[in-house]
Amino acid sequence: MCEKENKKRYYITTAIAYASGKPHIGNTYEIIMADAIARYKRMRGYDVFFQTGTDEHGKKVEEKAKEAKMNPQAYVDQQTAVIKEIWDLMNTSYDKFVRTTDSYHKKQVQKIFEKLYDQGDIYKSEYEGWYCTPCESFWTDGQLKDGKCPDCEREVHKAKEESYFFRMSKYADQLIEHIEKHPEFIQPESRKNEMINNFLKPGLQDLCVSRTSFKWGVPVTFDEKHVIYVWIDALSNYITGLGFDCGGNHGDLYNKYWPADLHLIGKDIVRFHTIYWPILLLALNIPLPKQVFGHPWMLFGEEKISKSRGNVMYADDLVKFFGVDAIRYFVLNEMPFAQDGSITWQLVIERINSDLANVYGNLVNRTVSMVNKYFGGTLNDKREYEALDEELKQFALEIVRRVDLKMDGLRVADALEAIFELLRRCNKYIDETLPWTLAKDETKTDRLNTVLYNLLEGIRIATVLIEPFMPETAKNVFEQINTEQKSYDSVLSWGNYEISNKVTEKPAALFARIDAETKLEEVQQYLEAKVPKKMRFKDEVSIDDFAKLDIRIGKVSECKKHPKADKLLVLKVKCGTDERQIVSGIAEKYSPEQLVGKKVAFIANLAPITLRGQESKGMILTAEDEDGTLETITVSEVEDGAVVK
Ligand code: ME8
Repeated sequence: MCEKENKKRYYITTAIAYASGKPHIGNTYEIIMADAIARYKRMRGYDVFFQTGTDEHGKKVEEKAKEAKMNPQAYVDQQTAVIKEIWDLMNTSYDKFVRTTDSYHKKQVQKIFEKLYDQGDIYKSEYEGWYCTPCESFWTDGQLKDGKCPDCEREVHKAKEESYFFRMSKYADQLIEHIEKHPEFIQPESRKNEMINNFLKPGLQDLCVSRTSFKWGVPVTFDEKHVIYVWIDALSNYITGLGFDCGGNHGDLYNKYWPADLHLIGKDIVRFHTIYWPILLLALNIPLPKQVFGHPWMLFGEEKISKSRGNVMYADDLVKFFGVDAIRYFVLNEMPFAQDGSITWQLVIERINSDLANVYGNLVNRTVSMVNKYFGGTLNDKREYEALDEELKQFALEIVRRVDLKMDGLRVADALEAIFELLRRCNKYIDETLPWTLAKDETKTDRLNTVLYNLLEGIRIATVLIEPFMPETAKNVFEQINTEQKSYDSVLSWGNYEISNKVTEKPAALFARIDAETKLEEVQQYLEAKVPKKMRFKDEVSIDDFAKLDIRIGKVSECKKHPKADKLLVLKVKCGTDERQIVSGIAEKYSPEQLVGKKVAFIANLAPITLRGQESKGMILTAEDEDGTLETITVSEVEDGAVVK
């Protein structure tokens, strides 16, 4: 294969998401980022293969399936469909969606395991650690939380389990050498240092690679009691998805695209991808991926996104309110290179207003409207240049170069920011040239024509660059300004907007400005309707407040209908040596006969009142649910006169 051809290929992967729940906006960020990179590389002329997928085995999935009363395969089929739906909703252009339950994948994982066992890299031993019986999990000393299970906080005990282990330490030196020789291998740099100093240098422990405590996994062929523990299974997706064959008869995609150019993963799984995965590949004598990028995390405000904290945001909900491209823009723009980013509904609205509506939308709208208003939609080739135009041109071409550099360094947010600098520069150019003033002076028509051309060209260049990030928006803008000049090559020089093209007559706003207060209320209502309503209780009272009420058990000795009100019953209630009359609004539920003889709870010290001519000394206690079902509170064993407290 010639070197030149080789250079043009680009294989990018995301982590494969656990098929144990719906992915939140943090998980979704990863596929959007991978998509932006893949689209950018395609635009730059690379032959790209973009793979994603789902991680479908393991104890958690087994448990979740059980909870859902489904067999695990049916459960992961359902979960994977949910994940795919979100990936598709976000307009991600993956070429392959691999599932670890695919039969080809499973077969190859079994062969890999056999091979490693046969060559002595995997051996059988015992796993010893702290075992939590309800969680069926082993923990090391360091993982325990106050001596208890870090998951459920229950007691743990020392236990042993038969297990297969991978001799990690055998390959550690080879890996350290590789990392040191290839400074770009682990990105960002801080994660590389962490891996070397915290894991590799202190000495690698052998990795436990099988389990007997659950069944939902790829079985070890020569020892069926064991299933292959998830990491060998999950990580192998990057090669099996391409048609890697352990026997050497690889598929075309594998021959063409391996080694991967980029594994894009979250910071929590960098260790698995930069230590265990390369060591596995070294043992199999397979070339290592060129780069692993451990991206930062998306936080909800300042907090970790988690179901138990009740702050999970999902892409489909966000899209419902703001559209796909606004969310793609938000997450790509908001996540710095190495530090965590942050999302809240409020922040999304602010960003849409400040960047998408005010900067991009406004620029396109104003420009297209002016081309219509002053030139009937089509400019001409009469030009009158000023120094300012050259400055704008150089600025734009510099942005093209800067975006490329940033994308090369995987600084996606910075690349996007650079494009917005160009859009802001164009808006500033409008303020500097004041086209509406030029329009008032007939001798300035050629100058006005030139100014508007420069604006269309600036918009065109920015939009070509923005396409990988916001594909639908770019399509819309290309239509509005009516250009076919959408290639990367066309932005390497200034002046490729087709002068004779007619812009759209009725420019529609790209992004409408959002009224934050109204929108947040709508969001709130929508989210509340989605989750079961929280119980709302009355204000807190003290025990002394409660003690003021004298609640007793009374026996209904007589009961009749109220002569003047259908809803009321008049009861005689005996309470020890006391007997009194109480009027109660329970006639719709009870007939007088049903109540006589019952022992009911009532408030004995409520100030007496007269209800339609009948005195009532107290109140019968009832319970009423949301459906309006009502019942008196009755007792059977205690005698009347008893105190309720
Ligand atoms: O880890 N912000 O799957 P997963 C950004 N199956 N990224 C986040 C995030 C957040 N708040 N939370 C999680 C797994 N992620 C394994 C991977 S690969 C062979 C096996 C990222 O569904 C996380 O770091 O828990 C990971 O890269 C991806 O989402 C999927 O996470």
